[in-house]
Amino acid sequence: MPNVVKEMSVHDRDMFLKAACTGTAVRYYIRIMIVGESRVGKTCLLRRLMNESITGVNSTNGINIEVRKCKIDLQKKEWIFVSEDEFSSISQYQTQQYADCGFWDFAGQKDFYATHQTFLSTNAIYLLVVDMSKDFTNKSFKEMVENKFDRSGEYIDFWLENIHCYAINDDNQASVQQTNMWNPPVIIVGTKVDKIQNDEQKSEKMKSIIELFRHHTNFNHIRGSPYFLSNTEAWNHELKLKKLREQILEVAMDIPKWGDNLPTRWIVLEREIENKIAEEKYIISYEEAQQLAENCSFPINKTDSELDSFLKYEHEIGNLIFFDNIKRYIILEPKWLVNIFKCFVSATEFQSEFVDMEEWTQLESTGILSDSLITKLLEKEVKLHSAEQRNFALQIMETFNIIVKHTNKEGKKNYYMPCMIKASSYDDIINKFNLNSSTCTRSPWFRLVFKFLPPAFFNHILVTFIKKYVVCPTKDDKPSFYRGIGIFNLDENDCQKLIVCLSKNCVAMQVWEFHHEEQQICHGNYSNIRKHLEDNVDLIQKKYKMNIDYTSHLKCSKGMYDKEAEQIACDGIKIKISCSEHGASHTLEELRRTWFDVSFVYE
Ligand SMILES: Nc1nc2c(ncn2[C@@H]2O[C@H](COP(=O)(O)OP(=O)(O)OP(=O)(O)O)[C@@H](O)[C@H]2O)c(=O)[nH]1
Ligand SMILES: [Mg+2]
Repeated sequence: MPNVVKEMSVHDRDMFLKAACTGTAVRYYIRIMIVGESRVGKTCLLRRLMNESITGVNSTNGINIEVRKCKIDLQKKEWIFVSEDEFSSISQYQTQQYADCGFWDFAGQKDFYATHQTFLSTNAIYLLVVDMSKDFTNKSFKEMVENKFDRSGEYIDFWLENIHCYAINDDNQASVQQTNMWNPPVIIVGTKVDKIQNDEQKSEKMKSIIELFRHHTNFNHIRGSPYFLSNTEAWNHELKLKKLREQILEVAMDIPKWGDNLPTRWIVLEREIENKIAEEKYIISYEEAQQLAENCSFPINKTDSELDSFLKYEHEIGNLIFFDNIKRYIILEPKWLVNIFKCFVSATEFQSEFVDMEEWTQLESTGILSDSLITKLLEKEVKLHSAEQRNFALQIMETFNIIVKHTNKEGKKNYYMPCMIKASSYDDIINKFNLNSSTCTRSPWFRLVFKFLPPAFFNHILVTFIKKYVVCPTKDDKPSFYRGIGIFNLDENDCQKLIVCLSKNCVAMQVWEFHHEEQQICHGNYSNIRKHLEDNVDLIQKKYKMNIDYTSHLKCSKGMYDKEAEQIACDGIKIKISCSEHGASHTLEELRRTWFDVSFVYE
């Protein structure tokens, strides 16, 4: 039974076993994710790997998915570049001889990182592309809040950290134990070597990049030595490309999940779905899926829930998109969702026709996504055939927390896009709240500090707060959420407010209590809010199959939320901290009081 199925419900596992009784076959599939900085040559590399010309390659808008355009003959270890039609002569039962290859070519522009996250996965091989003609010296990436990267080295760090979020716990795998290799695997490809004329410089550059990766904390993801090649002089580098193809297959065959043993009738239905995609049918209704399953050469009974188990499995491995709670439609081709996302989250160069519009300015300043703007944006990339499909597209965007519905005081519902709001300064935002008044007390800061916080992760957190708590309205009745900051009312009289903020690799929260007379400390206990944050961080990780370490800390109420200095671990051994920011000392017990319900017991 494939690992993915093992992690599904008892019912789904039963359905799998029942279907498997009628025959099984092994199906091989390789997903290759091409990532790296903008303009390094990712799309050109994809073209070269597919044995195609690179003329006419433009900067990628979103994600370019080239699925099943190439097959690998596993016996001869040969890549075969022919169209799907030419393969039709090969029987669908011959899956054991050929591996399907799917390439996902991600845009390097930072604007897309928020939506890329949805598609990254543990079941893939990553090609991390670096431009050899650039400087790599600066290794650590800067504040993701502002999406700033200064040097190529920061992109390398960023992508390796990002990929590491999908590291699966393979401790039990004998091969992993022996070799100390982590999954998902990463292959480094250095492009544009043709731009370095001098041989000595070239070999210096190669040495320095090998060193850079060798000492990286996520080195164990990297397989083999980097490949240095040129996309523009491919005739010269054909041997390198051949070797790279061989390495991709070798790495794929080494992944513990290589080759899923599936019920034959599931494989038959997979092929039927591929045929639909070939007809450019990227989304079908649930009824259509039922008909497809019932009418294919090895049918699945409509009255059975086996179809749902099949769809859930296909969703888990990233072949299609299916949600139990919105099963009206099934997205057969992730490209459809990529296109929907691209309508909304995109780099300015791809949105030039909208940037002068008033509604666009409103979106950037307040995050409000007006109805008419939704229509205009959607028209750009996708053909939605009915109002029902349009609603489905919005529901899907809500499921992935790209947009969130919010009702204002007058009961008006609006869609918001937290990832599109322009950044405002923290001081400007909080200055509207009179926090320095003697009748306002601020709780200690609670900080969740992550080893690495991927882009968009905070937006997922913010959306859970927007759904659970009342968003504090501004004076002109706009919701108080901004890029990386949200403010909420905790009581009906608006006397207790919560601020949730993003800073580098950290989510920080503080409560403001407004009293009628001067008070020294916060009286409320907000452990339920801390639990909400922690529970949702765990849920988001589960939903996106991530694995990110974090620790919880406290900081004095007057400290800066974005500074690590003078924070104290919630369950550490240190019990007192002196705070130079305002010259006082605090005990751990005093700082914990607001955020934990059980008073701390000293050893
Ligand atoms: N000299 C040289 N130029 C290259 C090489 N590879 C790509 N280029 C050029 O670099 C530019 C960017 O290539 P793309 O393949 O579009 O880069 P990308 O990484 O896909 O860029 P985004 O889609 O914006 O992230 C193009 O003008 C290519 O012709 C190479 O090996 N050598
Ligand atoms: Mg590209």
